[in-house]
Amino acid sequence: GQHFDYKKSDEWPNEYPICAGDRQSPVNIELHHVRSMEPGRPPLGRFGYDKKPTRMKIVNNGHTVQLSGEWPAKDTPTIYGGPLTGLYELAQIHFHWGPDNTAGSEHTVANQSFPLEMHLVHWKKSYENISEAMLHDDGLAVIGYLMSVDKNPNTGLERMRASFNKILRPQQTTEIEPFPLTLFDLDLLKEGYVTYVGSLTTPPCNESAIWLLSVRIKDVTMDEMDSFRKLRMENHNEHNYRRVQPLNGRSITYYYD
Ligand code: BO1
Ligand code: ZN
Repeated sequence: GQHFDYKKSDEWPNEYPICAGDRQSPVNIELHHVRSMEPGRPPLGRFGYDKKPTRMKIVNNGHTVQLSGEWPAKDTPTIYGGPLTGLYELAQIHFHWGPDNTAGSEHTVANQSFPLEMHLVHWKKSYENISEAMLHDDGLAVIGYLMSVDKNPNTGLERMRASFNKILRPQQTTEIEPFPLTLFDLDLLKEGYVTYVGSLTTPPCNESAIWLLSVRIKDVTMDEMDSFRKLRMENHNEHNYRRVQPLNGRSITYYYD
């Protein structure tokens, strides 16, 4: 994997020049800057999220905890419609957090941070594979959910964190009992979402991502946050979010179905 330090993110461009590009992520979302979609867009759709994978694993890759699964080809979680053209297949799910509840999310809303942000990374199936997709400006579609601390446990997070004791250190990985992604209660953007074109939020910072951020803030419990914070990351990092990047004239559009 890539080597980089969140404490030295200002130096990422030295090794990864795209990190200084002009369509970088994350960004701050100012609601009064958001435009409404033009009418006539096909609604965002998905399939496969309700299908149980045949295998599932979590890995501590030193930068985040990453969940991935194996599904029969026709059941692989896939999204389409909305701002997307073509089909985008899920590759992995991961999270960004901080040392306490005042920070952790990558995207901010009206300059406000949230303790946790979940990313569902999809790649456009018309490209050969995900590495190829990452070389195109519409190659990836990342769905983001901001989460704030409340009392309601999330069944998907509970299933994951039950095995976090096996991946406390970087490069540790473990298989988990497969579950369908519907257990995360991803009311796929029911109340609408904002979308903009951006990048990977870590090196190599490829400017290949279409971002879809749910307007609905999800719940995470204090116990769930504690489990994330117990995971040891590379370079003794206690957070794994990148600072917000300049919009540079990009527009952010509000979509609702
Ligand atoms: S994020 O969603 O913008 N935080 C993000 C950041 C980095 C990656 C993906 C999403 N990295 C890429 C790796 C590829 C890998 C792909 C899918 O993730 O650079 O090597 O294939 O796991
Ligand atoms: Zn991410």
